[in-house]
Amino acid sequence: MSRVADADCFFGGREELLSPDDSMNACFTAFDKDRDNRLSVVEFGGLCRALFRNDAGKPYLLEARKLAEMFSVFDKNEDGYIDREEFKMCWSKWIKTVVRPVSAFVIVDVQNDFISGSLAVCNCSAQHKGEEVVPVINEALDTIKFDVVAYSMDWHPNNHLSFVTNVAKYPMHPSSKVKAADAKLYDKVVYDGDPVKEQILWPPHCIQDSWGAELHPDLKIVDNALWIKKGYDPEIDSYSAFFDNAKISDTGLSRQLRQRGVTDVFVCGIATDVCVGATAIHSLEEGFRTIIMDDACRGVSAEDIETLKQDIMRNSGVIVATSQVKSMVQGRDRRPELGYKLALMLRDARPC
Ligand code: VGL
Ligand code: ZN
Repeated sequence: MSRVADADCFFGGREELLSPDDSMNACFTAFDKDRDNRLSVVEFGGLCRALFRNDAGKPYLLEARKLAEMFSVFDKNEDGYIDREEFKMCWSKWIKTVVRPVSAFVIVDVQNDFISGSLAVCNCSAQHKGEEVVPVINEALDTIKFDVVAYSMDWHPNNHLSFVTNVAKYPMHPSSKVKAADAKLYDKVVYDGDPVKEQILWPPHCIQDSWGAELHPDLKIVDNALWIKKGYDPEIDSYSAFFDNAKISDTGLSRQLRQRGVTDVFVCGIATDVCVGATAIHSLEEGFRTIIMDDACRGVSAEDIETLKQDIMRNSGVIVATSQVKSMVQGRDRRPELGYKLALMLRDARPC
C-alpha cells in the first residue's frame, strides 16, 4: 500500500496514526527530503508546515525563532539533526498530541450570583451580560466531543474574608493602603497572616447552599462530569479551579485531568478577568495546552480582560471563538502556539 506521496498532506488523514511504527517511519521518510536519514532544521520546518494548519488546510505562520527552539528540544545530542532515534520522542510525545489531543472543557462559575445576583457582572464596569454564556456553552456541550467536562463553583462560607461585610473580622497587614475602617466594595486590602494575602473586597456571593451559588438553571449538565468546589476555606480566596490564590491547597483538578490523559484545557465561564483567568493561568502553569473560549466568557473590567488575554498569549495559550473549538478538539485545526507550549513542556520535564 503506498501512502504519503505528498508530505504536505501527511497529517491530513488521521488513520495514518493507527499503525504505530509504520506511520512514524513513513512520517520521518516523508519529510527527510534529501534521504540522509536525519531531519535538518529546514526539513523539520517542512514537517511543522504540514502539522500546524487550520481546518481548511492552510498553514499557520510559525516564527523562525520558535521553530529553532522546538527543533532543539528534539535534537537531544545537539548535532544539528533529528535522527530516527530522536524522532521517536518527537513522534510519540509531541506529534501524536498535536494531531490527537485529549480535551477537557472547564466551565467556571456559571452561578446565579455572577449573572443576576449579588455580584452580577452586568453591574460591573464592563457591563457584560453573564447569561449570554449559557447558550454558547450549551451548544458546545451538545456539538463537541470533549473527553472530559468539569464544572467549578465558587462556594463560600458566610464568614469568608473576600466579603466586604467581613473586613473587620480579619487582621489587616500594616502594608494595606486601605484600612479596615475605610474599606469599601472592590477595594484591595492586604490581610495579615502566613502568607500575607492581597484581597479584593466583593459583596457577599455564592454562599454555600444558597440560590446565588446554584448554577444558572438553563446551563446544561452532562453525565460523568468532574465537580470542583472552591473558596470554602474562610481564610483564603480561590479564584482558580486548580489552586487557592496563594497556591497552597489544591482542588485535585490537575490530578484528575492527568489521570484521564488530558493534554488540552478549554476554559470558559464567569468572570473572564477573575476566575476564568486564574484557572487558565494555573492550567498553563500545570503544563496543559490552554485555550480560552472568548465568546463563552463574560467579565468584570474591560481593561483587566485585555491584560488577561495578553498574559495568556504571552504564555503560549490561545484565545479562540467557540466556533473554532470543534476542529481543534478533533485535531484538524492545529495551533502552533500549542505545539510550541508542548515542546517547552517536554524540554523542561524532568527525565524519568
Ligand atoms: C469570582 C469574584 C469573586 C469569579 C469569584 O467567579 O470570577 N469573582 N469570587
Ligand atoms: Zn468568590
